[in-house]
Amino acid sequence: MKTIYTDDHRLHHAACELIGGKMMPAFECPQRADIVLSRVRQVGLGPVIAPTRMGISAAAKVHDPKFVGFLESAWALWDAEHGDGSDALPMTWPARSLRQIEPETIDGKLGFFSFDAGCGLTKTSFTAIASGVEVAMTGVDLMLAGEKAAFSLCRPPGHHATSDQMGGYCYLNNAAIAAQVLTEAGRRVAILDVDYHHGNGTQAIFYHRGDVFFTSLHGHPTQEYPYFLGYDDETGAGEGEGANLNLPLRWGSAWDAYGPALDVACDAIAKFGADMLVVSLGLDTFEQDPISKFKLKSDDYLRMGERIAKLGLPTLFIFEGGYAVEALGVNTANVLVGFES
Ligand code: OKP
Ligand code: ZN
Repeated sequence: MKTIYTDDHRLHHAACELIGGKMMPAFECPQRADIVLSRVRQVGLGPVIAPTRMGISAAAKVHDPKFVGFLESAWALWDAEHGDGSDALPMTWPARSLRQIEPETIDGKLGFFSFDAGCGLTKTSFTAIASGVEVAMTGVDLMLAGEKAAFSLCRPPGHHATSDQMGGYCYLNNAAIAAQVLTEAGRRVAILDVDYHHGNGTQAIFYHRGDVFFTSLHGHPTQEYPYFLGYDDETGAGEGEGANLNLPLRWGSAWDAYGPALDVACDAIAKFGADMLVVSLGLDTFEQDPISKFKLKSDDYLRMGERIAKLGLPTLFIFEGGYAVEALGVNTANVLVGFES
C-alpha cells in the first residue's frame, strides 16, 4: 500500500506538556512519525508519496469554521499578548456551572476551544495540523481511485478533536474528515479506532448519524483518559442509535482480552454493511507505552492487521497515537504488513 507523508509534521513540536504534575518533554513529538516512516521504507510496504496540496476546506465539513479560524490565528494572538515566543496553552475551561461564551482575549479563547491542556500551539503548529488534513485527504483520494488500502502518516493525531474543541494532542480530526468525505462520495463508512484512548471527538462528531459507524477499543473511562466518554452504554442517538459501539477494556489488558474484543468490533462493522473502512491507528496499546496500561506485544500487531484484513474492505489507515518511540515503527508496520499478508 501507499504511504502519504510530508516533513511538514515537524513544524508541530510542543516544548513540553504537563503530565503527572510535572512539566515533561511532549510525548507527541516529531520523532514518532520519523521512525514510522523509516520502518515503512525498511519493510518495503510500498511507495511513499507527498500529499496533494488541496488546502483544508474539507475540515469545515466536520468542524465549526470558527474553530478552524481560531486554530489558525491562536498563536499570533497569544504572542501579541505574551510576546515571549512561548507555546500557547489553555488553562481554564468552561466546565460545569460556567457559561459557554467565547471570550475576547486569547487565554479565554484557548479554554473555550479546548477540553484539556494537552494541546500546545507553537508558531508553526497550524501548518503541521493543516498538512495532516491534506495527508488524510490524499488517502481519501487514493481510496476513491480504487486502492485497496492506504496509510496516511499524519501528525499531530486527530481522534480526540471534536467539532469545536482541541484536546489530547489533537486539533483537527483527520479520521472524521476522511470518513465524512468518503461518505459524501457515496461510500458506507465504518471507523475502527484501535488507539488506546477513546476517540471521543470522532464519536461525538458522528453520534447522531446512522450513515457512519464508529467503534472503539480503549482503556475503560472509569480508569483512563479521556475519562468522560467511552462507556459501553453509548450506542448512538436519534438516527445514530446502534451506529456507535464502545469496547472499553481494563488496565492491564493483553491480547487474550483484546483479540476477542477486536472480533466483536469487526463483526459489528460487517453487520453494519460497511463498504469502506477508516482505521484510527494508534499504537499506544503497546506494553511499553509510557502513558498507557495495556499489554500488547509487537507480534500482536501482525494479528491486528490480519484480523482487520479479514473484513475484506478497502481500508484507509490514519495514524493516531503511540509513544514508545523506539518500537513505534515496528508496531505500526506490523499492523500494515499483517493487513497485507
Ligand atoms: C492522545 B492519543 C495520561 C494523561 C494523558 C493525554 C493523552 C492524549 C493521547 N495519564 N494525556 O489518543 O494517543
Ligand atoms: Zn492514544
